[in-house]
Amino acid sequence: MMPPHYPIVVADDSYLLGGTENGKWIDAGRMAPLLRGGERYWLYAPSRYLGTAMGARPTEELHGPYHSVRLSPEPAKTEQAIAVGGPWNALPRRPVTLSPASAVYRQAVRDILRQNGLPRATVRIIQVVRIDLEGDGTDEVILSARAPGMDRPQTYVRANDYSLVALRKLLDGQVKTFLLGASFYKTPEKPAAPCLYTLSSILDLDGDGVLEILVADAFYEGKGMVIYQMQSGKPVAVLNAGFGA
Ligand SMILES: [Ca+2]
Ligand SMILES: [Ca+2]
Repeated sequence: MMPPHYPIVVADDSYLLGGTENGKWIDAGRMAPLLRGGERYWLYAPSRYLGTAMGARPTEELHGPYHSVRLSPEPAKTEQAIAVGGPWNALPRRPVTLSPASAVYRQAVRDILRQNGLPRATVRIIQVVRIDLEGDGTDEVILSARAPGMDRPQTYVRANDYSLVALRKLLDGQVKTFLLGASFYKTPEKPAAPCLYTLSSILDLDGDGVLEILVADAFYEGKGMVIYQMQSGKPVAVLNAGFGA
């Protein structure tokens, strides 16, 4: 008998992100041959459950290479969605949206920018959410920020362009900031393919009750996704996949 394996698919872009086998993370290349088609998936938007879908056998595509998984019914391309091939509730706790105008978070972003060589960059917070990742009663905060004008992939960078996703977490009695994907540009450059990072979803992708953080990256003609798992109180990138030129 095959050990239990649970695939994860980026549903709005129809590609395999990998998954778990016997409780261990395995990448898309190792997961793909384990899937025969007909697998059941549970679909999640960032803060709600969408329903189930059936997944086809993965097909290998160029420009990555990546493994395409067609889902039926086909999810909307306009809404971020992650398909989890495990029957547990992947959304045991939902993120709560906080105001990006908060002085605390603006200062946190200013500090990150200064520490990364951009003391004069404009602080522009896109999203702040509060969530208890472990279910231990202490909330974590995840925020994303990017320079004005960096809302879609470009073919150039300007001085003080940046994009970041950060986790703020209480560790040993102190608030620590961890970057979950970040790019900082001190000088203009053209051509260039700056990376844009956004918080995709916060889901329990391996069924252990602790939430993982999915961070999406996008650049000119390319896309990807990284999964961060909390390990000893710190976020660790455990899986990534994507495609692009
Ligand atoms: Ca917590
Ligand atoms: Ca988990």
